[in-house]
Amino acid sequence: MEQLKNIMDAVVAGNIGETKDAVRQALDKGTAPVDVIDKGLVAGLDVVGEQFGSGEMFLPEMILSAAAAREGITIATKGMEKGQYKPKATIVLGTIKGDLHDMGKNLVALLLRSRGFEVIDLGIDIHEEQFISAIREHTPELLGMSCLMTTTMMGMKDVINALTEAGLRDTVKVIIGGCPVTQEFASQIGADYYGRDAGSTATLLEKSLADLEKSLADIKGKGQRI
Ligand code: B12
Repeated sequence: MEQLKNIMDAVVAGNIGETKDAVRQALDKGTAPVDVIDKGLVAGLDVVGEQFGSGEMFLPEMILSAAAAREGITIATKGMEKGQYKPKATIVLGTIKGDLHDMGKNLVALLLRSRGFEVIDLGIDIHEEQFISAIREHTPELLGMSCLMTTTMMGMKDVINALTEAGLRDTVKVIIGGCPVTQEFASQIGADYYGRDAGSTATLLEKSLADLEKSLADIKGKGQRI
């Protein structure tokens, strides 16, 4: 589709103005915001990632592309947080230590909020002590960790170990995501779920609510919280 291609091209070119225009045009023509994001903005960032990885693109250009995509996401998601209702469950969410990427995490937060979850977003570069103290403070049903680099992914295992040491592992279900992460890796480090993208994460967690409700009620003895 031409509009989505225009968005992709504008992101790859790192052109903020053109990205915003292309996003507005696509939305005006009736393209669903989720397609604008996934098939336009994120598809553009995927090309950027490939070009950066192969040495065709350098950091300053990747920063511009990221800024363009961020502006586009802001336009495409405008209004999505409206219509909040009683939280289905609370999730503490953060990008793992050493990792500053946050666009994916922010999309997950937005989608989960729009689907009725309470999201406590801790931000980026979050160390195990910060996750632990947020869990003590907010007693969430879920802990979500995001990671975009192979060099930072083992940090998620450190958090799971720290949860166990603190006696908190059984009080939360852990979900992880981000581009280097797989279902296999999630199982290896002892996470409960792997979320491929924001949309499927919201659906997965909604489907799991019945299981979550049962196991967490058993563990916490706190009844019908979810
Ligand atoms: C944009 C970008 C940046 C931006 C980040 C801006 C920001 N505020 O986030 C900037 C320019 C700052 C940046 C910096 C760097 N980057 Co960078 N970056 C990217 C890029 C192009 C896109 C990432 C992105 O935002 N994608 C769009 C979002 C929407 O997708 P997503 O993050 O995958 O999220 C979705 C899913 O993964 C999932 N998800 C994500 N998190 C979670 C969490 C949960 C709980 C769940 C369930 C699901 C989930 O749902 C999301 C939405 O659908 C990627 C390449 C790529 N294609 O991924 C490289 C990439 C990740 N970066 C890379 C690198 C190397 C770096 C730098 C080290 C570069 C440098 N030399 O300084 C620094 C890292 C600094 C640091 N310490 O973190 C490498 C990582 C390589 C590796 N080791 O694995 C990549 C893969 C590029 C490459 N091919 O080399 N980067």
